[in-house]
Amino acid sequence: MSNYMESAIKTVVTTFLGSAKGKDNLDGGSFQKLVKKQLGGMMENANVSSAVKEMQQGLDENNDGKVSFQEYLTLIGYLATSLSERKTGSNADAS
Ligand SMILES: [Ca+2]
Repeated sequence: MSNYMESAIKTVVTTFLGSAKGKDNLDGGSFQKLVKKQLGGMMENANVSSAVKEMQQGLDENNDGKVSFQEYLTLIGYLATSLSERKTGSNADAS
């Protein structure tokens, strides 16, 4: 039986590295491509360029206009959290 969690973590890392093309950060265009290609099924607005740009700005904690690995992990964490909430129904709380 394969090791699902290791595979998932490797995928998260190799997806970033592949999109960053040897750099430490994803620029705006690379981030757009990554989200549209890899995360279109998980995010309602993944195919709307302006929405992806807005999301990128939200993730960009150091305001350098690029998405670092750490900032990318914030997005992964956010998506994992919303997926888990959907599965457990805990976001029924409209606070
Ligand atoms: Ca940044």
